[in-house]
Amino acid sequence: MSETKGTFYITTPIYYPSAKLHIGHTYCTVMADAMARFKRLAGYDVRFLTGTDEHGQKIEKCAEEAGVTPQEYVDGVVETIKRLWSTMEISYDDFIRTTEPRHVEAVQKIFMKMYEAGDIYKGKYEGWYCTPCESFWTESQLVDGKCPDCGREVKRMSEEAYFFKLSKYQDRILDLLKNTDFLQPESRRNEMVSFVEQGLDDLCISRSSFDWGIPVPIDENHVIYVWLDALSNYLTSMGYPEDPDGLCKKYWPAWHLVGKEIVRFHSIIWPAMLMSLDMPLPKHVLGHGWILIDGGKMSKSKGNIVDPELLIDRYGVDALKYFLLREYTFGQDGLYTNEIMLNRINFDLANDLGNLLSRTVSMIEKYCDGVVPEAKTEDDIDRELMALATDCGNVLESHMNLFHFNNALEAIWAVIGRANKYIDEKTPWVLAKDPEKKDELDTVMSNLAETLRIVSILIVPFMHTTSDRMREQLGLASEEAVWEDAFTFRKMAGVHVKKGDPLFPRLDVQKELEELSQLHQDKLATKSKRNKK
Ligand code: ME8
Repeated sequence: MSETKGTFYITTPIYYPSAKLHIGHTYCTVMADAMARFKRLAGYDVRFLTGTDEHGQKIEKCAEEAGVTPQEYVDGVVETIKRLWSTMEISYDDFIRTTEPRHVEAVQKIFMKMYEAGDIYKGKYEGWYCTPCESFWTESQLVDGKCPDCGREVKRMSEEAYFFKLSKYQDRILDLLKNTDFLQPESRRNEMVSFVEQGLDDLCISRSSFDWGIPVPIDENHVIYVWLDALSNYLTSMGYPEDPDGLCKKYWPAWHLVGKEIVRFHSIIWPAMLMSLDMPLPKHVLGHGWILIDGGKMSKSKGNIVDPELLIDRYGVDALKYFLLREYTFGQDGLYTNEIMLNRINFDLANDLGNLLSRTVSMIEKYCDGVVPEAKTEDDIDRELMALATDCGNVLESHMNLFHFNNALEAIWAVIGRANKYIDEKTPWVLAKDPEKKDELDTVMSNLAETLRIVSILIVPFMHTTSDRMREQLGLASEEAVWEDAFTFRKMAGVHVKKGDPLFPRLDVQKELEELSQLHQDKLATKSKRNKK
C-alpha cells in the first residue's frame, strides 16, 4: 500500500451483553463503521475497535435470573452480538471482551499505576447506586429520588471502598471541556461544563458487595468498579501498558463515539484516568442522540425494542444502514417508526438510486449496444451535472469530518437527483430518434454512466454491497472503486454495461406495515414463551 494520510483510531462503546442488541446499538456501530470505511477509502491507516463490557452487578443479576454463571451468560449473548456484526459486515479490527485475560491483567496494571501515582486511596462510600447505569449518585444529584440518567430506582450503598482522586483533576478537565473542541457536539459540552462546575467528588472505584469483576490487585475483597474496567478497553485492546506490537504508539489517541448518557464517563472520568496515567487524551468524544420509539428511549430493559435482524432479513443490510445514517441528525434524538423507514427505502433507494441505474443501463443497452460511448459535446446542463458530481467527494469529506452522516448522504443524493432531472431535461428518447443528435446522445449516456460510477465510489463507506452491485451493472470491478477516481469524468468509454436485478425492489408500504407489526408480535410472543420455560 502506498503512503497513508496518517492514522485514525475510532471506537464504539463496549456494549453490556445483558440482552440481545437493538437498533439503537446498531445505530452507533453503523456510524463508527461508516467512518472507519470512509477514512480507509480516503487513504488513512484505520483502527476500529468494538467489544463487550461484561463485568458488573447488572450482568451478575441477569445471570442469576437465568440460572447460569455470569461467564456462561455473557458467552451466550456475546455470540449473538458477534453474529449481528458479522451479518452487518461491520469492519472492526478488534473485538475486546472485558473478561479476556489480556484485558483483566492490563486493568490491574492500570489500577496499580494510578495507585502508585498517589491517586487512589481507601475510604468509605455512602450514597446511592443505579445498577442499570452502574452509576454512583449523591443525594442532591437524584431527581425525585431516582437516577438522573435513566429515571429508575437507585439503591442505598454503604461500603468500604477505594477512591480515585477525581477532584484533583477538576481544573484540567474544566479547561479541556471549556477551551478545546474535545467534546462534541456543543450542546453536550455545555451540559458537561456545568456538571464539572458544580464540583467533582472523588470517585468510588471498587465494590465489595458482589464478585463479578476484576479483583483489586492489592485487596482481594474488592472488585474494580465496572466503568474503570470498561473505559480502559480503549488502551488494553492494544496491549497497554507494555505495547508489544507498538499499537498504542501508532494509533493512540482515539476518537470515541458514544451515546449521550455515557458522555459524562468519557469526557470527565476517562480523561482524568488518562491524566493520572500520564497518557495523551483522546482526540475527541462525540456524543450521539438516542433513537426513540413511541416517545421514549428504546431500551433492552424496557423491552420496547426494534430488532435489527428482523429488518435485515426483510430489507437487507444496506437498506438498514442507509436508513440509520440518513434519517438521524448526529447529536440529536430521533424517532423510529416502520413507516419512516419504509418510505426512506422506497423514495431514496428504490426510486432515486435504483431507477437512475436501471434507466441508464437500459438506455446504454438500447441506444449504444451496451457500450459506454465517448462524450462528444458539452453544454451548460452537462457542465452543471459534471461539476456537482466531481465536487461531491469534497463536500462529503467536509460533512464526514463533522460526523454529519445525514448531510454526507444528502450530498450524494443531490447528485442522484440532479442526474434524474438531467435525463428528463435531455430526453434521450427524443435524441435517439434523430441521427444528427447522435453526438449529443452519446454525451448524455457517457455523463450518466460517469455520474453513477462516482456515486458507486462515494457510497462505499455507507453501503458497500450496493456499490458492488451497481458496479457490476456498470461493468466496473468493485476493487477499482478508489477515492481518487471520484473527482473526474471520462473514464468509462468502451466499458460494457449489463442490466441486472433492481437494486431495491419497490415496497407496498401498507402491506409491509401490516406484516411488520405481525412479525414483531410473533417475535415478542416467542420471547415471552421462552422466558416462561
Ligand atoms: O453503556 N439509541 O453499554 P450499553 C441510540 N457498557 N443509542 C442507544 C440506544 C438508543 N435507543 N440505546 C442504547 C454501556 N444506545 C456501557 C458502555 S463504554 C466504555 C461502556 C447506546 O450496552 C448507548 O447510548 O448500555 C450507549 O452509547 C451504547 O448504546 C451502549 O449501551
